[in-house]
Amino acid sequence: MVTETSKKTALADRMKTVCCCQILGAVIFAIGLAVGIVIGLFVNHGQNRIFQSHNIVSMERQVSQCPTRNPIIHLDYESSIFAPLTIREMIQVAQILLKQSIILSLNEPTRLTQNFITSMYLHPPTKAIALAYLDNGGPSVGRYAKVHVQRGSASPPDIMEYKVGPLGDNKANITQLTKEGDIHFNSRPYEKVEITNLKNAIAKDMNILAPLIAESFDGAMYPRDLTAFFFNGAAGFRAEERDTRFVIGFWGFKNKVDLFHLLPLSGTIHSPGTDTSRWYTHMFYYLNQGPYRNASELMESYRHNKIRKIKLPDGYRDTTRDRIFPKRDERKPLRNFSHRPGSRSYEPDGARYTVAGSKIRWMGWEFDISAGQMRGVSLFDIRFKRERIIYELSSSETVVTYANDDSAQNGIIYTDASFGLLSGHPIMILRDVDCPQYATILNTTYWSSATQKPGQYQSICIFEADGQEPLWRHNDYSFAAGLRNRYLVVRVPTAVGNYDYIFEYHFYLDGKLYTTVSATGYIHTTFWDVQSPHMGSDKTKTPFGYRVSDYSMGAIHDHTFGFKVDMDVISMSNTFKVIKWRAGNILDAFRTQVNIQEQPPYFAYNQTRYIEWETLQQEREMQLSYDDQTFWIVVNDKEKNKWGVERGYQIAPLKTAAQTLTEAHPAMRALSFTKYHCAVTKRKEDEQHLTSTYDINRLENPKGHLDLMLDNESIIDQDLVTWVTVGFLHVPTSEDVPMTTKVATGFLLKPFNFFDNTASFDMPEYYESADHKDYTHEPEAEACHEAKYRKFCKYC
Ligand SMILES: *[C@@H]1O[C@H](CO)[C@@H](O)[C@H](O)[C@H]1NC(C)=O
Ligand SMILES: *[C@@H]1O[C@H](CO)[C@@H](O)[C@H](O)[C@H]1NC(C)=O
Ligand SMILES: *[C@@H]1O[C@H](CO)[C@@H](O)[C@H](O)[C@H]1NC(C)=O
Ligand SMILES: *[C@@H]1O[C@H](CO)[C@@H](O)[C@H](O)[C@H]1NC(C)=O
Ligand SMILES: *[C@@H]1O[C@H](CO)[C@@H](O)[C@H](O)[C@H]1NC(C)=O
Ligand SMILES: *[C@@H]1O[C@H](CO)[C@@H](O)[C@H](O)[C@H]1NC(C)=O
Ligand SMILES: [Cu+2]
Repeated sequence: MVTETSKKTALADRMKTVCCCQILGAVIFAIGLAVGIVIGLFVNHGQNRIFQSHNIVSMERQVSQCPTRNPIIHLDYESSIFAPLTIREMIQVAQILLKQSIILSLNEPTRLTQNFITSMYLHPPTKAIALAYLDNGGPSVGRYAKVHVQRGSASPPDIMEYKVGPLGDNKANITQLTKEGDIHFNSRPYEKVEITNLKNAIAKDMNILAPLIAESFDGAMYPRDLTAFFFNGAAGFRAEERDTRFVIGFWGFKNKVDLFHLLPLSGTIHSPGTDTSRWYTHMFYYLNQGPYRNASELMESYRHNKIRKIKLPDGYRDTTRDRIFPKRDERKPLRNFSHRPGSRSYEPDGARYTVAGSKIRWMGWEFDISAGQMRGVSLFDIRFKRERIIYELSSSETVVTYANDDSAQNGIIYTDASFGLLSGHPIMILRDVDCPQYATILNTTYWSSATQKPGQYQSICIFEADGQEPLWRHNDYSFAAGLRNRYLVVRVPTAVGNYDYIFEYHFYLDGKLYTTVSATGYIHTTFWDVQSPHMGSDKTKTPFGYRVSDYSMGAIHDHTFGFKVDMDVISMSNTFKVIKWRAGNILDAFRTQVNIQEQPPYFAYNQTRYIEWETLQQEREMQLSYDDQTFWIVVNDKEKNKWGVERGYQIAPLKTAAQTLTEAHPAMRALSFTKYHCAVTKRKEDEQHLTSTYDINRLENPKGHLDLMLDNESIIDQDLVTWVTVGFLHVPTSEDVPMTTKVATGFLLKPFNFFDNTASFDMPEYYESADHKDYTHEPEAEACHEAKYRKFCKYC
């Protein structure tokens, strides 16, 4: 019955193909009926009724919906020591700060002289306490929050960080994590109150410049048609300084600047401290001509034709939205068959993983998911077949550094963990785009600085993926065998400004774990000024990128992603080894281990490859190099496999770029992690992240970066953290418009003598002996059709 039905389904599908969609419905019906009857009779006798209406719906009567299994055991985050804070906990924390008068109100802040909470996220337990609890039934750990408070009312104003907890009862304490005045107010990240004040600060200038703006920018008026963009990199080299560059651009979608159509009008706002009456604008530029001390000076120069002018063509403003609106171009014909649904996968017998709060279990893997609004998602306590491999795997920082020839945007650097990887946009999982229908979605929470309220997003999706490929295969004269690659995916799409980063973790049946991150979204462009005196004879490109639209240049930049990888290979006592892939003469190879005198006579060539091991003695940073190829291994030298070899895991970056800026660049200390692909440090509770939230605004004296952690400590048989950095360089081209399509990088954690043999041979597999007498296969799926949605999922 099943096979007959599927045969018919296939035939019916083929028939659908034959019957071209453009033919009128009546014709379809007639042909369908005729062909259906003919084929139906040909295929089987008696059941051709199914074909008579030539309709898939009638097939579905024969095949029922796939069974589902709710993977969610519960969603109680508060019972987990690693889960993100809950809304209730955030409210409790805010109430405690209120009670202690650290903040005075939970109303929307309107003035910089107020104290308010800018972010809040789980403060994970110290590792020692967490392990005592996880491994030895130690006392309950309690949940704590880390809170950033902008204290505009302090004198001097500053930023403070607190730890609040244990949450859940009324015994919660507040611990100050920073000292008063330690984090200078002027090195804080931007937030809404400041942006509002920055907008106010330029209002008068925009009035003065109104004639210039209207004439240059197709009759545009500020703020009706135009707005200002203030995130143009560091707000000063020293913590005490704050000078905010702004650039004018068209309004994009809903209350946002259109980063694809920024305009050649910029300036700087001197914006330190809380007394906004003392802020002033200066350094105005128009078409890179300046600086003008104030808007009037620029306007005068313009009026008297002392400067070069730009005049966007009439009607240009009406075209900007069209250039970037991410909708199918209705003027283009559909590709053949593109109106039909594409191939897809589904769960034929329900989910094979479980979700209990933040704890995920699948096929021998188990781990906890955590997340914070600043640095994104972390995984904790990752075990495979009960043995712990990784204590923490966290995204730590994402940096984008631009290069271009523009008065406001040259040298823009974004440290996205300062903006917040999980707090910027109403992030949501797009079912069927981000993840399959059948994925489970988990929320993460954030504190909104603008509203002083907690919020939550659907930001993580979890599902088992069908790789549609072998994890391994082999066939020879006596058998054919293989295992279909299926893996568990944890995927976190994020949106920070113009870009979307998708962080993913793929858990494989053989103990491999891939961490990847990809970038998509809008590029950030610079005004294309073809008359610029810096333009060479080639009017299509500059040293900083290509022209990608009438007035847009795609500025070159990098995307660099730093991860914290706290491997605990079976225990915390680990050692880092570097395997060096060498080439040389045969004697050299032997002499790395024994001192022999002569090359054995049986070597056909006197040259060979060989490997050498180096055990890292002290904290170390490393870079990938094609000339000096290495394998990076974390081993536990007290734990041996069956063959006596120390058990370990390899850390292997996928294709990645390298930092090209030299130490001479002023950001290279704060962003020191970008110089290395891998750095190994002894784990410390006070070395949690690769960067500090504030260093981008105090480049001259950064206080929380990787180079400060690398201080030669011994790393033999220690609790190690490996900091892995990968990324790509982006030369934007016309294909990045309107949308950059996904480009990925990442790294692989791979068992390295960790198991006695291939770890997946406990899985049901396909095997067939050549004489067909011995045959095994993976669990077979009953024919069923994909569940349309999951009833237990509210948002499908
Ligand atoms: C709160 O702090 C006080 C004093 O610092 C300490 O004695 C008490 O044990 C703390 N309570 C908790 C629950 O940590
Ligand atoms: C602009 O600068 C000029 C020259 O420094 C000065 O005379 C003028 O008063 C300034 N105008 C405004 C509006 O500040
Ligand atoms: C698309 O289908 C039409 C009509 O069947 C056919 O003429 C055309 O060659 C096809 N185009 C491509 C690119 O396959
Ligand atoms: C997840 O977040 C959505 C809002 O985005 C909310 O409606 C839903 O109740 C949340 N789910 C849980 C389990 O908290
Ligand atoms: C290796 O062999 C080549 C010729 O086969 C010879 O020219 C060369 O000197 C040898 N090198 C060494 C290091 O023995
Ligand atoms: C670390 O130790 C090595 C030698 O063991 C030495 O050459 C180097 O200068 C030291 N670096 C620091 C930062 O102390
Ligand atoms: Cu890019």
